[in-house]
Amino acid sequence: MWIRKASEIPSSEITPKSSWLNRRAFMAAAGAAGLAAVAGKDLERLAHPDGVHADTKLSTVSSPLSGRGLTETAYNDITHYNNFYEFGTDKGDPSRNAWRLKTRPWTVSVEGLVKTKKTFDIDSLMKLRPLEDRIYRFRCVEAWSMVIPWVGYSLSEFIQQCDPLPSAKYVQFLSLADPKQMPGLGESSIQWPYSEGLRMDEAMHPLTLFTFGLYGETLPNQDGAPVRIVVPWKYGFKSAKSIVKVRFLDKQPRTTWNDLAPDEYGFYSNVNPNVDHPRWSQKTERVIGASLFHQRQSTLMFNGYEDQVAGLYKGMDLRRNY
Ligand SMILES: Nc1nc2c(c(=O)[nH]1)N[C@H]1C(S)=C(S)[C@@H](COP(=O)(O)O)O[C@H]1N2
Ligand SMILES: [Mo]
Repeated sequence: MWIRKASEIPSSEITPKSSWLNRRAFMAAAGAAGLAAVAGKDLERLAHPDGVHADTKLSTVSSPLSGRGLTETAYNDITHYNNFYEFGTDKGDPSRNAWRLKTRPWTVSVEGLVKTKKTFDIDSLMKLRPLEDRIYRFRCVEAWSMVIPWVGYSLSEFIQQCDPLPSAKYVQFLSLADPKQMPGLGESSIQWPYSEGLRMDEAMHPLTLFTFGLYGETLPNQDGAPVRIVVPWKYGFKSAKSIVKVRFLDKQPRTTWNDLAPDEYGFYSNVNPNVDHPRWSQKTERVIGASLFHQRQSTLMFNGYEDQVAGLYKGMDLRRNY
């Protein structure tokens, strides 16, 4: 078992971090030079005036909850290798199609077991707490992984604003499902809207992130703009994108992948190298964008967050509660 440390990267390799910084420098230079702007991302923006990449810089503070010694996946991989079935089932579909998503105006409504129903405007949510940079490992159930520098604050801060009743034991997240903006809705047998959920103590865990951005900018649409959840110790599908509704419940909510294939995708979906998916092993993962010699690595229990989260599952059989 090993984790790739920044110090192990040969200097000949262009790190994602440096390309991120270079990209910023490039954009600043392009802004000044005017003509130089017609390249790469800017061409894309001309093609899609709504913006595949929202690309608004956010002011952020660093977080002690960031992973250390992790090599960030390149921006281009994070934004072009996506699962977002509302925009199509191929990994490249979301980046091709998500420019259709209109992220303003946008509200998140809160209902169920709360003192009073509320509706939050996205811009006020983004100002609720200082936005933090949180570098997290991200592990998809399909056995690939990335390291993503998210921007957001702990979901617990939002939940406090929702005033859930003591009877609330679970929280459900519902994504937008609008056929006018989402060409993939008819492509699969999924029952829309995409639904995910957490037990209340999981949702309140400080690592669970209410996420508005990545790489210091607002989320590109294909990554779940304008707001998504990130639960770093669980398989990626628990991280619902483009959320419009949050419901507090006394029972476990229905969840999209569990509805589709209950033997393959459980409610808990904690990353666990010792419990294989019925059709493939979960012991190792393909590292997206890694150099030839680092393409597979061992998967860590709870995706490397065991010290922080194992206590949530004390006494539970993780083979049964997969
Ligand atoms: N609404 C919605 N949320 C979703 C999905 C989806 O299809 N629709 N896919 C999930 C899956 S399977 C993964 S792995 C992650 C991918 O997030 P990323 O594209 O930002 O890496 O989003 C999750 N959230
Ligand atoms: Mo996934």
